[in-house]
Amino acid sequence: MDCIFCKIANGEIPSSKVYEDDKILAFNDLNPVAPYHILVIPKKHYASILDVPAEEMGIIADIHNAINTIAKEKGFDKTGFRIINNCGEDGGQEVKHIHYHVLAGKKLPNYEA
Ligand code: D5M
Repeated sequence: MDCIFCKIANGEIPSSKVYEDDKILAFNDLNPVAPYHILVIPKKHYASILDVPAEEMGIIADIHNAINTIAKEKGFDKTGFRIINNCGEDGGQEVKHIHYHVLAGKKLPNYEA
């Protein structure tokens, strides 16, 4: 499958790695919008949250567990951070491999809708 995040997960494309375990990879976003802009992905391909079967939803807990570890390691557990999952066309999802943006390191603006 021609998926850029699968290629990052299997090492075919290099990334600036922040965290890795057997199921999860986190790396710095190429186009950061905050001092910390980390993408957290499952190594297994799911196009979006809509593609995660109910019996595999544990992977979402694994992602959040990785985010907790990263936040504590980087110290932004103390200042706060934002987790974003863009889903589908209107959500602004460009890469069709589920990923969570973790933004930190500055006071983030409120949403526009
Ligand atoms: O976000 C997709 C994000 O993926 C966007 O912020 C750029 C980032 N991106 C794309 N290619 C790479 C590579 N190769 N390394 C790091 N980051 C990358 P979305 O929510 O789909 O709009």
